[in-house]
Amino acid sequence: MINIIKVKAILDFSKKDYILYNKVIVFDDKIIGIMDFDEAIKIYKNANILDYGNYILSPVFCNIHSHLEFCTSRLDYGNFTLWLESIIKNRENINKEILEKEIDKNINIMLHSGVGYLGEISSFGGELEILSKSKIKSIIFHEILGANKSVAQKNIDFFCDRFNRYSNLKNNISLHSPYSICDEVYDFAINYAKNNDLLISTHFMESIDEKNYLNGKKNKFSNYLKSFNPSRLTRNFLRDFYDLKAIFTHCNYVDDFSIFNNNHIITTCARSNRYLGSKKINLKNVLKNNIKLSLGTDGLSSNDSLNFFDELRANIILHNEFDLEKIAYILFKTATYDNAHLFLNGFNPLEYGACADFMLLDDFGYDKSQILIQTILRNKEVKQMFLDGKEIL
Ligand code: MCF
Ligand code: FE
Repeated sequence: MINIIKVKAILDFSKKDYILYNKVIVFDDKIIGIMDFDEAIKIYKNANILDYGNYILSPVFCNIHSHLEFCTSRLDYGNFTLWLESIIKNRENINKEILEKEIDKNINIMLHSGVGYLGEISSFGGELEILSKSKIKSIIFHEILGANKSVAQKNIDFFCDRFNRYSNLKNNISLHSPYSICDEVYDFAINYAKNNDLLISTHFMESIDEKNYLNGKKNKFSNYLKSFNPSRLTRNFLRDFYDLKAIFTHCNYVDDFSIFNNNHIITTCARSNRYLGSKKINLKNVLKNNIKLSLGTDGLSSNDSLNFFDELRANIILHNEFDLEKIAYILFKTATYDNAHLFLNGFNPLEYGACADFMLLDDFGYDKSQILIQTILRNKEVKQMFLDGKEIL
C-alpha cells in the first residue's frame, strides 16, 4: 500500500535549508519520495492519503546509549566512586519480574518521546527477549568486562553465550571501560569486533576518578578497585581502536579530541554526567575536531527518566556555551540525522529507499528560526511515530 502523508513541514537535515514547506512524503514500508502533493497524487493515483496537516514531520530520535537492565536500580549520585560502589552492590538483587515490567514501561516512554532507534548496552542479557519483540529498532552492545585475568575466560564464555541468543537483533559488542578490564578481555573484545566486523561501544574518560586512576594516582576509586585485584591494562586503551567502528561514551575528561578519527563516534549523556558528579563534555572541541557526535540517556541507573525530550532540554541548559538556536540545531540534527544510518543499513533518514521511519510533532505556530528550539522545549511526547511505514503508537 502506497501512502501520501500531508504535513505542515518536514525536517530534512540532508539539506542546509532543512525545513521543507508544502511537500508531502510518499512511502510504503520504504521512503519513495518527497514531492509536491499535486505531483504525488498524479503519479500515485490510488495512494492512501494521511492528513497530519497540523504537524511537523521529523526523522525519529536515536538514543545511542542506554542500560535498560538497570531500570529498577536506585543508586547513589553525586560522586562517581560512590555511584560505582552502589551499582556493584545492587547488581545481584535485581528482581527479574519487576525489572521486565519496568523495561517494557521504559521502552514505551522512549517510543512516546520519539526514540525509534536505540543503542542498548546489555550487561547480562536481561532485556534481550523484550527488545527482540519490541517495535523499537535496537542495536545491542553485548558487554564484556573483567578486571582480573582469573575471571577473563568465565566472562568471555558468558559473553559468547549471550551474543547469538537472538538472531533477529543487531548484535554488537561493548568493552565496558579502561578501568574494568585486563589485557585478556581487551584482546578478546578487539579481535571479536574485528573478525566479525562489529560496532564496538565503550565508556571512556567519564569521571575525574577514572582519569586519575589511569594516570597512576591513588584515590578512593583506586582503593575501591583494589578489592577486585585488577590486572592493570598494559596496552594503551585506544591502541587497537584505530580502525574499528567505535562509539566512545562520555569523554568528559578528554582534552585533545584529535585522538579520535573518522571511524569513531562520541556519545554524550548530559544528565548522567551531571548526576554522577562529572563535568560536561567539551562540545566545542568535539565539533572543532570534526568528530561525530551522538546523544544518549544512559540508564535509569544514572538518570531520572528515559524521556528523550527531557534529555534534550537538559543538554540545552547544560551547554550554555552555545546560543539557543545553535545548540537546538546541533542537538536535533545529531539526534535525528547524523547516526540514523547505523539503523538504516547505511541509508540516511527520509531518503529514497530508506525505511519509512519518522515521527509527527506538535507545531506551536512558530516561524522557521524558532521551530527546533520550541519543539525541544515544549514537547513531552510525539503525536505519532511511523516505523517501516506503520503507525506504532
Ligand atoms: O554509563 C554509566 C556510568 N558508567 C559506567 N557504567 C554504567 C553506566 N550505567 C550503567 N553502567 C553499568 C555498566 O554497563 O554498570 C556496570 C556495567 O555493567 C558497572 S560494573 C563496572
Ligand atoms: Fe553507560
